[in-house]
Amino acid sequence: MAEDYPEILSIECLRRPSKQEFTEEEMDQKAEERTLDCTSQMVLKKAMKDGTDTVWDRLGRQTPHCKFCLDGISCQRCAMGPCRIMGGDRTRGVCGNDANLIVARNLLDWVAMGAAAHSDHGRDVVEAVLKGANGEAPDYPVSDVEKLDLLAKEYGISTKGGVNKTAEKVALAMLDEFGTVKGELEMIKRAPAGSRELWKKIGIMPRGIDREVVEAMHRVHMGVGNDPYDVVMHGFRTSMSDGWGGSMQAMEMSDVLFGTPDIKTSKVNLGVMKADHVNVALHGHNPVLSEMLVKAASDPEIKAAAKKVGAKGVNLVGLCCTGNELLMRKGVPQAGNHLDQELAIITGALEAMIVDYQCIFPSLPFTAACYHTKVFSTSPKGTMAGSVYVEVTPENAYAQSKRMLLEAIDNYPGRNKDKVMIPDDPVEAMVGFSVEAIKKALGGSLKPLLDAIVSGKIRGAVGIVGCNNPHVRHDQGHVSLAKGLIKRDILVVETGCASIASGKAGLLQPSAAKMAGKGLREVCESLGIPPVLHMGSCIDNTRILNLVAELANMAGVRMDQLPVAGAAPEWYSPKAVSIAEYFVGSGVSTLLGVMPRVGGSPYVTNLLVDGIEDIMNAKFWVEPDTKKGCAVLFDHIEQKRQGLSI
Ligand code: BF8
Repeated sequence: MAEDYPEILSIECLRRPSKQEFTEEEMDQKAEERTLDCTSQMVLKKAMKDGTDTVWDRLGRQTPHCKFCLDGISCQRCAMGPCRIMGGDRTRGVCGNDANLIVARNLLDWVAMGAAAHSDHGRDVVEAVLKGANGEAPDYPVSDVEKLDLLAKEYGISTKGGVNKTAEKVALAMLDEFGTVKGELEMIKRAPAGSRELWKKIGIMPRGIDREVVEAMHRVHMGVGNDPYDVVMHGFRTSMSDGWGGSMQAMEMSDVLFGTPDIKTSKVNLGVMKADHVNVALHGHNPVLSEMLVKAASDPEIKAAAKKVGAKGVNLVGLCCTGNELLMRKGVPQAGNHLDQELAIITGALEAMIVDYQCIFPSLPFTAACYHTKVFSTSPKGTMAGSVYVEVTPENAYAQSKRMLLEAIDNYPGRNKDKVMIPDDPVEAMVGFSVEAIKKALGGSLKPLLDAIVSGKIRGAVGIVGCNNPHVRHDQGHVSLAKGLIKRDILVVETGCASIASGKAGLLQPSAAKMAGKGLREVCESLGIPPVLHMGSCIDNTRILNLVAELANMAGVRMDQLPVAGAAPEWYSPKAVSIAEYFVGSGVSTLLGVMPRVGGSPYVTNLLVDGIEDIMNAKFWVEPDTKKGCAVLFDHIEQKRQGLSI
C-alpha cells in the first residue's frame, strides 16, 4: 500500500542533484525558455532558487535519448531479446521481426494503452451512475434528466420506470458495450451513414470497447500480428472504440451525473491560489471524485474548521483534466495544466493535492516533501508511493472527501509563509462550450455555424487538443497555433491542457476576438464569445466528434468532407495517440507537433502521413513549427472547401 512505502524508503525532498547555482539573469533566461506563461515562469524561478527538482531538470538529465527508442525500433516484447534494429547486418530482431513490424507493434501498444485509460475512466463513471441509481451510492443522483432520457432513446430503452430505473438500464447497456456480443457500439451511429459505411469497409468499426484493447494486446504478442499494415489498422479500430465508446460514455454519463456544461466565466493560472485560504488542488481526471470534493468543501463543518485555523475558507483549484471538468461545470478556478502540477506545490501555498489517476507525476509526494503539501491518492488503481492513501469509492466519497479536506485544513498552520510565492493576476476565461451550450448560444441549433462556414465568414474549424511536453516550450505550441488559426478566420475548439494554455494566454476571453480575422471576429463579437472555445477535458474530445458529426449530418456529407482538422502541438501521452487516431479514423486529419516513435520505419511513417489518406480520406502531418503547421491546416481547410464547392 502507498501508506507503507515510507517504511521502505524515506520520502525525502526531491532536490535538483546539480550543485549549480544560477544567477538572477540565468534563472530569468531558463524560465523563459521553458514556459510561455508568466506565472509559471515566476514559480519556476522559485523552484530554481529553492533547489527543487522539476520535470525540465529531469528531462535535461535524460537527454540525449536513446536513438533507437526515439525511432521506435527497440523491442522489449519477449525474453529472446531485447532487440534493436541497428542497420548493417542487424536489420532483424532475434524472432525475425524488422523495423516496420517493431514500430507498428509499439504504436499499437501505445494506442491500446491510451484507449484503455480513457475507457476504464468511462467505466468508472458509468458504474457510479449505476450505483447512484440502484441506491448503493445515494450521493450520486442524476442531475441531467433530459440528457439521460435522450441517451435512453438512443439505446432503445423505455423511460417509463422513472429516473433511477432509466439510469440503471442505460448504465447496464453501456457497461455491456465493454464486452458486447452485439458487435457494435450504439453511439457511433451518430456519425453520418456515409462515414460509417467507409469505416466498415476498411475494417475500423469497433466491435466492443474491451474487445479491441484485448485484441490489440494479443496482436502485439510475438508471433501474432506479423503484418505491419494490419497491426496499424487495428490501432485505428482500437482508438475508435475509445472515441465512440469509452470516452463518449465518460463524457455523456458525467453530464448525466453532474450536469451538461454551460457557458460561464472563471479564472486560470497559478495566481488562482489564495494566501489567506486553505488551498487544495484537485488533479487527475475523473469528476466522480472531484465533484464530491466540491460538494464537501461547502459543508458547514469544513467551513467552520477552516475558520478555526485562521483561514478565510477552503480554496479549491483544478489541475489538468479533472480541473477542466470542474471548470466546465462549476467554474472552479484552474491552477494550470500538465507542466504546472509541480509548480502548484512549489508556490509553497498548497495545503493538499488530491489525485485520482492519469498524468500524475509519480514524484509529486517527493516534491511535496520540500514544502508542507500533503498528497492524497484515492484510487485503488492509482495508488502512489509516498502519498497518503484514502480510498474513495462512490459509496464513501462524501465522507472521504470531508476527511481529506479536514486534513488539508489541519495542515494550514504548517505553511511556511517565508516560502510562499503566489503570482498575481489570474486571467479571466469564458468556458463551458459543450455542444449543447454552443447550440444555445446560436439560438437552438448548429445551423448558424454551418451557414457561417458555408458563407466563408468562418473558413473552417480546428480542434487543438492534448498535453504539454517538456520537449516543447510549455504552452507555446498551443497558443501560437491558435493565434495563427483564428487570424485566418478558422474557429478553434479546444480541450485538455491545450485549452488551459489558451486560457492563460487570454484567448478564452470574448475580447480575444480582436485577434481574429474579419469574418470570425464579426461572428464572435455578435455572439459575445471568444474565437477559441473551451470544450472541456480530454474525454470531452468526444464533444468535438459529436460537433463534427452533427455538422456533417446537417450538411449531408461524410465527416471527412468537412473543412475541419485536429492538432496536438505538445502531446506526450499515449491517450493523445489514441485521440489522434480516432480523429483521423473519423475523417479529421490531424497535425502533431511532436514526432511519434515511428521514424525508424519509413513504411509506417509513409502509411500514416500519406498512404492512409487513400483509405480513410484523412491523414497525419508532423510539424513542430507552428507557423508552418498553421499554413498546412489552412491549406487543408481550403482544399476541403473546394471539394464541397464552397
Ligand atoms: O487527459 S491533455 S497531459 S491532463 S493526457 Fe494529461 Fe495530456 Fe493534459 Fe488530461 Ni489529456
